[in-house]
Amino acid sequence: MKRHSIGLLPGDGIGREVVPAARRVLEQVAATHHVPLSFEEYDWGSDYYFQHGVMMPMDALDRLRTHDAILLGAVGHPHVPDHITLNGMLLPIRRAFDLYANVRPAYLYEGVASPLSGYEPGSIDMVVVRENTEGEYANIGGYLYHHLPSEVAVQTSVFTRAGCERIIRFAFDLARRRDRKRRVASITKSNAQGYGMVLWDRVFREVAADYPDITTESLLVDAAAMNFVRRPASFDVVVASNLFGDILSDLSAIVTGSIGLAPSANLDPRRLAPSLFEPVHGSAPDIAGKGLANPLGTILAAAMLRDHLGATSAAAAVEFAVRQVLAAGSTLTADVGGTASTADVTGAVLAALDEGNE
Ligand code: GGG
Repeated sequence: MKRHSIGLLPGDGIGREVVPAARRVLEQVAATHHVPLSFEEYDWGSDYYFQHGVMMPMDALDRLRTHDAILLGAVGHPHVPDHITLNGMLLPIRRAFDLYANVRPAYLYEGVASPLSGYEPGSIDMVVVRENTEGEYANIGGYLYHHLPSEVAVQTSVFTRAGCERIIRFAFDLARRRDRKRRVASITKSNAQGYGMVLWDRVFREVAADYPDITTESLLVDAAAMNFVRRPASFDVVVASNLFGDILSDLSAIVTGSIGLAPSANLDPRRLAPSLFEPVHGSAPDIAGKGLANPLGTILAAAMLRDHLGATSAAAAVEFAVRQVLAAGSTLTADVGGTASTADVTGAVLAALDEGNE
């Protein structure tokens, strides 16, 4: 198999702990499954910002474009406004590479307790498909009378027919590929957002007509939030706008135990640019540097990366090793009820991979 080149962006906070952990897992599985990888690590993020006044250098996108895929840790620093860090690093990559499908699976693994009672392992198994390049994240707007008492801020959402159609089609195709409940739920707030989200709802109905084998429902985001808690097992694929998908995927992560377990793929389904893989969680400055972060969300994101690059058995081996560590229950970080460190959990995944290879 071709040697794939991976760009590593640990970024900020616990990103610097979980990306090295996932790299070790990728290296081990590359060796045992004969799917060679090379890595190039970039020290971009908030520390780079303190030195250079920008989160990434001018040629960052050109350099990242040379890779087959990117693994990112987290962005966010307590001493830099969040809109600077996010708009300086993660969002420009998503936009420049047109990574329009943000795929965020949530699965209740054996050995992990949901905060909701009565759910068996595997009973919650959903994927939030988040539109990733437009919507509420379009970053269009401005200030009038900036910093004056009469200040006005305008922030515009952008919904294009093409943007809605491609992400909704992606969600239907995913429901077919997953072949589980064959359901797609579309989330908007079109009673209050009477243009962009009305367009989204209309496109959803049009696309749904091409997929008669898939059951659909259309929910307002407030009802969706309630139903993620009330009937999480009923969901399969959930397609939502950029902001709603971001919020709901924190909810799907927590009902399946911890945001520390949640992986995410930012995909260019046409494969013209490298796709980017990351944990759903942020930089967690409260625990950064203490060796306490759960590396499993990033390790599962690394498995999605391997799968995307065609190394399906290597990806399955990583996911299986994670399942074994969780089911064993003896080496878990605090967010999932244990006392183990990032290094301990990474070691347990490496050992499970070793065993699986014997
Ligand atoms: N794992 C990347 C990260 O730091 N995510 C936190 C975050 O706030 N992301 C914003 C977003 O995905 O829109």
